[in-house]
Amino acid sequence: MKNIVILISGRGSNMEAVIRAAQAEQWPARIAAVISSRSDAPGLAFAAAHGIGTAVVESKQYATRAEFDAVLQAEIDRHAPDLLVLAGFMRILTPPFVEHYAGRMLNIHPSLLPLFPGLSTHARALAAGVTEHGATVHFVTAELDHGPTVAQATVPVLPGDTVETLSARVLEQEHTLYPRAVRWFIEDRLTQLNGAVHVDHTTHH
Ligand code: NHR
Ligand code: GAR
Repeated sequence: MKNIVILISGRGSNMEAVIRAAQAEQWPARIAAVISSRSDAPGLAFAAAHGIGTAVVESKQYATRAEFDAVLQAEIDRHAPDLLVLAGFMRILTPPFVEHYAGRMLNIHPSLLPLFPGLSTHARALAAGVTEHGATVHFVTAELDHGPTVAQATVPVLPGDTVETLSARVLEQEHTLYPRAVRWFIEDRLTQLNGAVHVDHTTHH
């Protein structure tokens, strides 16, 4: 059994998708904890209702990123995680934190990286006039939204799209993309070579 710790800051719909898939597909993994950087994150209630332990490490209570990350790391490591899953987590993490979880921390970002790293991705995609947009699952490295890509999903940008309609179309894809990628990690199907991720699609797992 592998231990997964999920980090959220808000709604937590990607967290929910991972929890539901792990239960429905009986992954050899347990969601050991859900930890939020905000005490008012709606996702905490879903996790608690599913019998998952929750904790809050409130980023605004800490004067520096280093202090916040140290407390967060201590809270996470109580659960001996094999994998850390960022799901709508909104705080940039310091290099020592990222190094501590190297090779075992995934994020889902709402754009087709390397396009639109950072925030407000849907508005920037609309402003740029791209005809395709989407989401990327990647390993987290110190450089924001630049870690090796594990999987991507693409959606069309349609005439008349707004941030609301476009983000909803992307989010729907995220909810199948992220559980699939997390499952690959749990099944030891992901290997990294020279900054690229290989997914083992043979069936002997
Ligand atoms: N940390 C590192 N080092 N590397 C990455 O790739 C990371 C990361 C932390 C979070 C998620 C990322 C996203 O998918 C993520 C990837 C927050 C910000 C941000 O600017 C940017 C990207 C992501 C997450 N956060 C502001 C900050 O000052 C706060 C914004 C807010 O609170 O609303 O930390 O998009
Ligand atoms: C998702 O679209 C996710 O890709 C994005 O925010 C949304 C979170 O929704 N993540 C980021 O922007 C990280 N900075 P959720 O809380 O319902 O999963």
